[in-house]
Amino acid sequence: MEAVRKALQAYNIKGAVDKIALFGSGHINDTYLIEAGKEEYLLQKLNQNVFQYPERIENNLRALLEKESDLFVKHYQTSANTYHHHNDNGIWRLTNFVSAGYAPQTANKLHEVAEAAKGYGRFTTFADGLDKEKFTETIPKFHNLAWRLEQLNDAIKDDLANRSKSAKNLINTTNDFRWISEKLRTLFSEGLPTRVCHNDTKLDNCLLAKLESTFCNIIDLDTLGPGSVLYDFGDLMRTTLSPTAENELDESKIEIRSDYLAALQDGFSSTCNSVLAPLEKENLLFGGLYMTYIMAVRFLTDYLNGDAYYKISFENENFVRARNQLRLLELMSGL
Ligand code: GN1
Ligand code: MG
Repeated sequence: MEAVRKALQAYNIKGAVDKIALFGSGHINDTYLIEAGKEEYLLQKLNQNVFQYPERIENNLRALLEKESDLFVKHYQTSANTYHHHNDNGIWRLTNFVSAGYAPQTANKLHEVAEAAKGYGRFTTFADGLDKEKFTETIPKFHNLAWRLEQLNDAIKDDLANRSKSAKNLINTTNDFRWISEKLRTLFSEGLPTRVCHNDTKLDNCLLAKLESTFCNIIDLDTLGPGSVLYDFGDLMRTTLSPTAENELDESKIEIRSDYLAALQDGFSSTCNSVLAPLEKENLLFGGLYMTYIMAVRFLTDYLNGDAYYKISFENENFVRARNQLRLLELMSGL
């Protein structure tokens, strides 16, 4: 916690720090809730194994936040006028903590999902007005499925953790869906636009108001940058159509709820329909297949590599995550 206190000094916050506690459920960065006098903040330490180009995150954030919007929580600047602070312990950033808000972990209420969809749709419209040229991918090839499939091939071949035998069935099912990668490539060649996207629109990256469950803010802007709206709508589908968590142990609980899909489609189009091209609108559902598949591939790859990327809380968690995504994908392909 000494490192946290030291990093906080760069931000000139008012009052003495009363409390520091680990916070949140992200798979990548470390997040701390800070209480200082009457104020509450979130301090995050960036995972530099995952984010190897932190200056791109800083630049994207600057380009995003120069246009005022209540879509985002307040990001504080250091005394050197940057959002990120670099020191011997790592790279840090500080935001406001929205104590009146919460991030739904699983999709159990239709109203919450409708609100999240409206919020991400508002973001899409807002981002449509930004200068695309100012944004760079923070993780190269992040949503490039062809590349992710190559990584999977390497993981199967190297079999670093000696797990490929136990994952044989998952590997086979994964291979059955390789056409999804080709289909997106075709859509791009047919003119699918690239736009500024969030690129990590899972349900719990959306804050809702505790009292009325109405949309408050979009959080986690690390992967913000060029992308397709299919990714953003698709990740919403991936994380809201089934009531289950990503690491649900009971696979039989995974289902696709058509009323939730309708709420997503209505909510999203109500706030961004006017900025979307016909090719985008026609293929939003395919976005769900794409994002569910890419996550299956990424979780399986990490399982085979011995859990090098995602935080795990039990053994085989990445196997369970990959299996669940593939089950969801099978169900989605019937839509
Ligand atoms: C990671 O860090 P977090 O939990 O917001 C991942 C996303 C995945 C998500 C799956 C940089 O997001 O791509 O969709 O886990 N972020 C990165 O839960 O890899
Ligand atoms: Mg993230």
